[in-house]
Amino acid sequence: MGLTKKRFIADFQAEALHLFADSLENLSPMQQYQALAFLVKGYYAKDWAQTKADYDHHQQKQVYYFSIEFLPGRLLASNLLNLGIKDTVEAGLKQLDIDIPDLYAQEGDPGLGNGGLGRLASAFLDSMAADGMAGNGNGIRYQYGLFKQRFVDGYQVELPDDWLRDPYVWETRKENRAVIVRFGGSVYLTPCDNGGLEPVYQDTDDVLAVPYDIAMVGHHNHMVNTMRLWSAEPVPGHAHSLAEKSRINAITQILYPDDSDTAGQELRLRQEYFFTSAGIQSIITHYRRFHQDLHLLPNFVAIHINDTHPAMAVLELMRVLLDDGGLSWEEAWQITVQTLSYTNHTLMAEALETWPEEMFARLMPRLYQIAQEVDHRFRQTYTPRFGGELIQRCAPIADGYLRMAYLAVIGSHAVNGVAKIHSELLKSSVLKDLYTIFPERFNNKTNGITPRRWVQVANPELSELIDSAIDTGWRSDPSLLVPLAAHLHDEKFLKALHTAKKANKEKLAAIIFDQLGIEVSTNAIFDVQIKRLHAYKRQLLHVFGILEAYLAIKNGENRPSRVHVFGAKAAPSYRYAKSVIRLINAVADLVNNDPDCKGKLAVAFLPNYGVSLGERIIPAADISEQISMAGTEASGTSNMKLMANGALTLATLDGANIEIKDAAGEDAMAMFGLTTPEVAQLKASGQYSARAIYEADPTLHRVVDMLTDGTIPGITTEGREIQDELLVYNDTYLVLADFRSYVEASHKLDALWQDPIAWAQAALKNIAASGQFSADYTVARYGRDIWDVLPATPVGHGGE
Ligand code: HBZ
Repeated sequence: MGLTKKRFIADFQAEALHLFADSLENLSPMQQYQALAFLVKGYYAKDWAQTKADYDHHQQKQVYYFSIEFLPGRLLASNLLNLGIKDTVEAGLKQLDIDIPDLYAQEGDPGLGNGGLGRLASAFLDSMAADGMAGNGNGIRYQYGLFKQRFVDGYQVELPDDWLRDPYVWETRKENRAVIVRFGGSVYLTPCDNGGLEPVYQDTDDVLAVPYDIAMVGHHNHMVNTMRLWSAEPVPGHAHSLAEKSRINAITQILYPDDSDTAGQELRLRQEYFFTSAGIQSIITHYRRFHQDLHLLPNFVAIHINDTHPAMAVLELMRVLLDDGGLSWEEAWQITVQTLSYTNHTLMAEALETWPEEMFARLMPRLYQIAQEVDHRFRQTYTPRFGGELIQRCAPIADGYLRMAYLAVIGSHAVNGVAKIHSELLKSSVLKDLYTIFPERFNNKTNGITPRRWVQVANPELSELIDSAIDTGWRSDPSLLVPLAAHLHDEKFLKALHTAKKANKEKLAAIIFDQLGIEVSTNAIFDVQIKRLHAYKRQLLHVFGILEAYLAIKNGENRPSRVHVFGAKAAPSYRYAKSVIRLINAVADLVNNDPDCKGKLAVAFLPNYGVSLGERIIPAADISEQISMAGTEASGTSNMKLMANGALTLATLDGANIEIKDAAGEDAMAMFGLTTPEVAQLKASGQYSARAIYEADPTLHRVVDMLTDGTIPGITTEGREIQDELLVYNDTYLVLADFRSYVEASHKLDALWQDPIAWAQAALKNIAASGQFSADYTVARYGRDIWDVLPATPVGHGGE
């Protein structure tokens, strides 16, 4: 949009007056932020309305991305960037003498997700808007997001995230679009006028689902899409007891802080049905404003199931088509399968959702009837060809449980994993039987990230340097970063790259000092691991690497200086993960207070990792730790963000690390460890002995002993617990097996660091190759292969 600095300043002053009846300079930073955010909302409001009107007018096919989690991050800076007015607005703020970073920092960061899954969902919404695809988000407006993390004596303490305490400027309540979601009661079928059967509901608990819409602003294309989050409220006019009211409010009160196991609670099941039913109902209501014939639904609507939490969409869409639409089972089933698609995000068996039949039938009796029919027909159709044993293994209902991943595959026309290796493993392991039946449904869509947020907004230093070398085309089409590689032997450029990184390290060092009181040298290697705390991600291996270095320093060895930066939350109920947090903090105390380590080794565990903190850490990283046991990390996405900011990946051959290696080249990173087949073979052989490795490697022996011998103060029980996991339970995630090769790979990076030009070249190779991981390309591929929706904005090729 065309906006001059002068016009912006006048608008901003007017908005301040309008909102607070005061002049700008009298407002608090929070009030100034709110005035600016409301102003920006006004700037795109017309485009938002117009985009919706255009979609309706042209009857453009719409994508609805159903996800129980979204992590949009702060929106002010990214909205300004997408509107093309960021520079103008910042110039205006400067003229008004407003502290720009402080203003941005006023905004809350909605923590409506746990980790990669939620962030991916938000990246996809951002990218669909950028690509000009008609994409909508459908999720839950949790009143409390993921807990805020603090450390007390090195232990994780969880505080409530009351993110709606200050009004959230970007949302718009759409009372006129509310729908009713029915829980419980009983249902029976009765003959109806058209000769069929219709369900009669009795004694249901009705809940009002009220949508709150948030604009997803497209990048320089005047398109504005919608993320719709549902809030549960009592139905007006119904007599509710206080207890009933609080049961209703509870549905959208909290986000489950668990990215590992199925939550298992009834409340979680209610949450899932609540947003799935509300979303399906509102889609069909909207569709019916323009179309009589439900058979054409797949021509105009694609519904995507992000992980299994919204897998009930299969049953709910069937319900609406059968009961409200009056279609036959066969008709309804064909429409459902054509409309739905499903992404799997995990290979971990314990994370595949199942629900007890009894609970499911009690909360959603009509859906349960439909599920039984799906199960019955599935068995009847495929048993003759595939045999009863295979069918029993993959049927949607078995042994008293509904198996949501299987239901999602059976009810969708497309199923994908999130990195090449992950999609292959789905076919050969957890979804093997369904792959045998429906091979044509399976495909891969490697994850992506949005370089607008992670490079342009988070790292202006690097962005400007790239502009100066190859012009600004990469900002709209990140595949245009490839020509940056022409500067591989341009010393001036390489030095500038180093300088930009250093500037970001200075900023992070200030945050580390501010939050933890630790002084770190920006001449050190900044070695970063940022992700949820989970045994399979092996933060413990990273800790062992630190202890190995500690021992070497105590031994008088000279190593390049390193600062190890961690960010990680543990699920509150995940004891082992919390013990690892305590361990990291204890190791931090040990090394940060040891004079021998001064200027050589430091550990900084920054609390409350999330999107906003990520934006501070990622631009400053030299090394990206992606060290999961091979075959466990579906994809990973911090690996892509860190690569795009010029960090060198220290990694196992797992998830998208493999594709990063293929893109950047093996010499631009450090790979180590057992491969997926080697892990599988070792596990299958029954020959793995963690204790034998411990006995054979004196350094490792020493490191493992440090957990319990008092060298690391204050971790008596945690140290014992972790040591037992390794030596008594035989090291589920093969930390000891990979230790030696991890340390060697890490030393390889130490050696490279001694040659700053060679390091900068490797960083440059990563940056130049990172464009292919833009989510803009990922969603364009979903559009082409799965949703049958084309981008309206040209998006480049993304390396495919
Ligand atoms: O999804 C992550 C994967 O671990 C990661 O490899 C991948 O890159 C990313 C995006 O595809 N999975 C999650 O983040 N999963 C969850 O957060 C989760 C949350 C609630 C659950 C289960 C999983 O009930």
